[in-house]
Amino acid sequence: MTPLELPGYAHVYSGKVRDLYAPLDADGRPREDQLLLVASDRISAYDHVLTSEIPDKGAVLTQMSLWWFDRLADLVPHHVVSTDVPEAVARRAVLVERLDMAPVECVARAYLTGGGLNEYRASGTVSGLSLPGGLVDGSRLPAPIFTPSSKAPAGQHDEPISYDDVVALVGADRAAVLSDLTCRILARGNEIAAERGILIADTKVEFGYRADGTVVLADEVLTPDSSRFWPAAGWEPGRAQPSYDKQYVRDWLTSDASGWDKGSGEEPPALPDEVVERTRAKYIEAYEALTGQTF
Ligand code: Q0N
Repeated sequence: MTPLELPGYAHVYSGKVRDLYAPLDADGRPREDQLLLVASDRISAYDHVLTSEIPDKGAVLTQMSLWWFDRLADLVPHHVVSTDVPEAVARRAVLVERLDMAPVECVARAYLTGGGLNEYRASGTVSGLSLPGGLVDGSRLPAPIFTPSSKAPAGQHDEPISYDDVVALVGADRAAVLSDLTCRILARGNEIAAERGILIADTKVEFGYRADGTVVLADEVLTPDSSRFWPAAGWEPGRAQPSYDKQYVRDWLTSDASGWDKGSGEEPPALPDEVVERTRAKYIEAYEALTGQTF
């Protein structure tokens, strides 16, 4: 993956689906106070970044994130400085404040599934917290819980960590704020999304700090890439819930039609046009359902 050449910006980092650039100052030096955060159209599934892109995915997720930042602004300030970005990345990039990032993935869960469900089945706890008995895959939790994970180096998986680990990383006062904010963001997200037919099972958010110590919400927020979105209409605790956005991709990749075995270590094949188009339509549908605006 060769990053875009953006005049006036220096490429600094590429993740699976996002690219970071530093704006250059008048002397051609990278600014230390800002970053350009670019959401690509890349999509990942089963731990692979696919060769096929989903047209407009980066723009949909960036615009959705901006919409959420507005609706969370009374809880926490966000890092966006400007949406005036180069034409080549119009609508899918934002200029952000460069922060000192908290060295922890802040995860909250409102519904039980995935890694949280596995821990619950083994011990009746999630992230060390005791939960009521009788919960099943997809059960709604009494209230969102904080289930932090480590920030793994690129290519590795985030590992669950304990609340005490977060305290050791950032101190007790900051840990309490991160936990509280993460849970409140997910609770607010669900209050809003539920009215629009979407459940947000869990979410991962990132925070950073200004030089004066103010905590700031960074990265993308409450998008289908950072969260599990489920269609409310099909929610049925007791079975795995279909993914709002990636279900066509997963279903095709695991079907005989793809000829791919997810355990093979091989790269997955390119997606058929129909799967790309249906997936694109799901991202746009989620944006339009949530915001009530045409994409
Ligand atoms: C940021 N990453 C991960 C080295 C590169 N507002 C911000 N300020 C500072 N940094 C970031 C943001 C945001 N958003 C940093 N992503 C976003 C880049 N790291 C990952 C590990 O390797």
